[in-house]
Formats: sequence, C-alpha cells, structure tokens
Amino acid sequence: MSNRIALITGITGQDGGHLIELLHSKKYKIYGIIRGQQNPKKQLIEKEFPCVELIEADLIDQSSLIRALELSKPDEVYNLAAISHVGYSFKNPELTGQVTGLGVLNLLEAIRLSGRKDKIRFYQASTSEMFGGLNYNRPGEGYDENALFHPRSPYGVAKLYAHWITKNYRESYGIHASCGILFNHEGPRRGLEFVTRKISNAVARIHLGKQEYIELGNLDPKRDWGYAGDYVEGMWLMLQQDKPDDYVLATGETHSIKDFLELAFKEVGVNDWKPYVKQNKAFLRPAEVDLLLGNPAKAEKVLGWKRKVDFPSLVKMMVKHDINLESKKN
Ligand code: NAP
Ligand code: F7E
Repeated sequence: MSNRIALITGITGQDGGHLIELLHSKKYKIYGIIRGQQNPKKQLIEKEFPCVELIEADLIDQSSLIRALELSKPDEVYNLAAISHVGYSFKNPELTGQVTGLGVLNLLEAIRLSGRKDKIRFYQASTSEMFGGLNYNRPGEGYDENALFHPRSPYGVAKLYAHWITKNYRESYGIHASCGILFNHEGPRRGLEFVTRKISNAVARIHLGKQEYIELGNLDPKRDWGYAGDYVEGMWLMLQQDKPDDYVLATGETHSIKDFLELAFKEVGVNDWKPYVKQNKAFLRPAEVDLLLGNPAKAEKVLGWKRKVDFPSLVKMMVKHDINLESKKN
C-alpha cells in the first residue's frame, strides 16, 4: 500500500486522466492543478475522479505553484501542463512560450525554493516535436535520446527550452528531474482538435448519419502513434529510478494520416475514404513535421517499458469509443 503523494499539472488533459487512473491503482494520494476562474472541466474531474484534490494554480503564476507545492507536499510532480496544440502555437507563439516554456522554469524554481527539493521527483513532458523531422538521417532506426533537435513550431521551440531547463536544474541543483521524450500518443481521451480523435469522431458521426464529411489539412505527414494509457506507465517508471534521466517513449513504427483514415473508415465498413475527406487550407501549418519515428530501446532496456497497444488496435479503440459516445447524444 503506497502512501506516496503526487501533484499533477495538466490534470484535465488526455494524459492527466490516464495518469490519475494509474496512480490511483497504486494508491497514491493525488493532487491536481486546475487553472482559470470557473474552469468547466473542474466539475468533470470532480465527478469522474473524486479521489483527486484540485488546487487552483497556473503555470504562468509562480506564486500559485509555490502554494500548490505547500498544500500538497508531493513526493512526485508530473508536469503535463502545456499549450500543446502545434497549430495553435503558430497563432499564439508568445503565450505558448510563456506557458509551455517559461512555465516549466516557474515550476522548477518553485520546487528549488520549496525547502523540499531533495524529496521531490519531477517529470517533464518533453516531446518528439523537438526533433522536427528534418534531421532524419537514420532510416529505420528512429530518433533516440541522442538525436539532433530541430523544432519546427513555436510549440516545439518552447518545449526544447523546457527540456533543457529541466536538465539544467538536474545538473545545477541535483533535483531528481527526468524528461520523457514522448512520441504522439492517442486514445479516447484525446482532445477533438488533434487529428486522430478528429478523424475517429468524424468517422463515428458519418457512420451514424450526423455528419457528411471531414475537413483536414495535410494528409501526408507520418507519426509514431501509440496509446496514451501505455505511455503514462513509462512516466511513472522514470520517477521510480534511483537516478533521473531522459527517455524516448515510442512504438518504433510510423504511419501516415492516410493510413489512419483507411483503418478508421474500414472499421465502419467503408473501403474508400476519399469521398468523405475534403482539404481545408486552414488546417495547414506554416512549417510541417513530415516524419516522426522513435527508438524506445533505452526505455525498454532500463525501465522495462514496452507499448502494449498496436496501431490497428488503437484506431479500432478510438472509433468504437466515438460510435458509442455519439450514439448516446441526440
Ligand atoms: P492536453 O490534453 O492538451 O492537456 C494540456 C493540459 O495543460 C490541460 O490540462 C490544460 O488545462 C493544461 N494547461 C494549459 N495551460 C495551462 C496553464 N497556463 N497552467 C496550467 N495548466 C495549463 O495534453 P496531453 O495530450 O495530455 O499531453 C500532456 C503533456 O505531454 C503536454 O505537456 C504535451 O505538450 C506533452 N506531450 C503530449 C504528447 C501527446 O501525443 N499527447 C506527446 C508528447 C508530449 P485546461 O484544461 O485548463 O486547458
Ligand atoms: O497533428 C496533420 C498535422 O495536431 C498530426 C501533440 O500532442 O503530438 C501532437 O502534435 C499531423 C500534423 O498532432 C489536420 O499537420 C492534418 O502533421 O494531431 P496533431 P501533432 O502536431 O503531431 C506531439 C508529439 C505533441 O507533443 C503535441 O503536443 O496531422 N493534420 N489535418 C492535422 N492536424 C490537426 N490537428 N487537424 C487537422 O485537421
């Protein structure tokens, strides 16, 4: 029976939900940071996860983070909070830098000054977007922890700052701080603004006669897509190691958006998805990440982590979930 205490930022997001489930199963006491006045997601979290104690705070308000640390006295801090949508980050680059980049400095400083810095283990949600898909010169092997970074969006640049400041606080102040360089991970909890969930939800609605087609941007990019439930397990494992370090979590496979469309539409008996997809330039990005493929060998060897859900099962899970969800709505 664990009596450990976790503080999660970004608790209302996709990974937050999966991490609550995992830590609750391990008997953690869980605190979560929620931002904003009257955040509509507060009631949803309270209803779905009554085990969680919510604390109002914001990554860009350091005093609120100091208060959150004082109230929760955590053993483990999982920093999942970010402006995480790549397309949005091009439209709001400064805010993205403040939240996704400098917000992490705020949290690390709050930990450093808390008087408990040697008792806290810190997880930073780094991302494959830091690689940018340009220095992909080892076909078949994928990006590992030593690959070159070349972020292609304000989001990726902000995350790279957050990644390095986390390493810097580890090296400078001895904080047990680890970065998980996670490749795309998806599932039924994924926000509707991300391409996989946008597709699974549209396929469900088209199947149920609620929608005629889906509008998308570039269909050619390839992503290393895994299941979010598998990835939070890796986050937890990183904080259970004696020494902090950085790890890539990925599947080692890459698929295009067209591949995702193909499997998702097949799930509802449609063999040709093309008549249901229209291109809308509004979803194109000023710079694109064309190809992401990760190499999770280090996480597999050191952490004993391995993804369980494969790509076809992920697509099936998401479409099934959305058919069920949409059939219950009017
Ligand atoms: P998500 O669903 O977009 O959730 C982001 C969370 O950050 C939300 O809870 C959001 O709260 C919170 N947040 C935003 N601005 C904040 C602020 N100023 N102060 C405090 N909280 C704030 O993201 P996710 O998919 O769960 O991903 C979790 C983390 O992993 C993110 O940092 C993301 O960048 C990173 N990551 C994700 C993936 C992936 O494929 N999912 C891959 C690599 C890395 P509200 O609900 O109030 O908006
Ligand atoms: O885009 C293309 C889009 O927004 C995937 C975040 O969790 O993973 C995520 O970032 C691809 C891109 O995810 C649409 O241009 C086409 O090539 O689902 P996405 P992302 O940009 O890979 C990384 C690892 C993170 O860290 C991020 O936080 O799909 N695409 N048409 C579209 N994308 C969206 N969103 N919407 C479209 O209509």
